[in-house]
Amino acid sequence: MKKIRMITAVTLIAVILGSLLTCFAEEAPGKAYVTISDGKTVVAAMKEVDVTDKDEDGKTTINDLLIAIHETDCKDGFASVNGDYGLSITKLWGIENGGGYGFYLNDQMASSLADEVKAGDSLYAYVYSDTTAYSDAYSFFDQKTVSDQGGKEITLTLKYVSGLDENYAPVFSALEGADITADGKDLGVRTDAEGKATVTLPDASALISAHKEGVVLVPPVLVSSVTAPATTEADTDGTTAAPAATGDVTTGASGSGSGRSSSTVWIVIAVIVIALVCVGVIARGKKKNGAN
Ligand SMILES: [Ca+2]
Repeated sequence: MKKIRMITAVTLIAVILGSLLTCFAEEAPGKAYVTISDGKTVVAAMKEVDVTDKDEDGKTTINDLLIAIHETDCKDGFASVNGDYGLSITKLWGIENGGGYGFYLNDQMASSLADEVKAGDSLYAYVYSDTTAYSDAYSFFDQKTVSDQGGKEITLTLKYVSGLDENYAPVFSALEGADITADGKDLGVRTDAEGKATVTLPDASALISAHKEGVVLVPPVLVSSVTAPATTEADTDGTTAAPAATGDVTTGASGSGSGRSSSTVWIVIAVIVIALVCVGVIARGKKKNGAN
């Protein structure tokens, strides 16, 4: 009898461990963050997107992220083709302008839509607003998300692509004299010679950006998310809504928060079940010994 119980217990534990491993194998995909400017305004700001192989080419790439965000936020708004210069965008956010699109991955110029991406990456794709001279200059803050800092002061550094070097690689420079905005309204703060500005973040969630007279900027994006206590002003517009605590995306932290937490729950459940089984086996063994 004792042996049968032991075998049953071991089998149970094996089954539990087996299903645990299956859980890990099917863990939710990691998340990356996608920002899109349609040439006039920021239409998606640091939106969480699953890193999955949407175009089924065996890799997760910039193309996959753009397919994913358009599926949910701008249906039929994206198209790309494999041409002489590799995979390139022909439609972004519903706009077909003959090829005036750009994209940066983690604030570095991406070489192709087929560049691989991983969880934690941030992608910024934009439509050129200047479709004659293509003077749109990519720009970015040193922070992309802040959580629950409403009403507090933070210092931002703004950089932009001031030109290209001899290898056509972007040259990043501090941008002086840019006005910082919150949801499109000037905050009355300008960047200094080092591109720095100290701003007081609005109390509620807001999209922090910047503009400068005489420079066609691809707007920089900082999502300030404030989890307001019991207000009804929750921003339901997914386009500029601040994602809830997206973590430190600038460090390229890998893994999905939700995937991780669901795994943790499974581990806790498994440990409890295993412990209960062990206790049960021991208790019954003792009982039997006592009876003998
Ligand atoms: Ca793919």
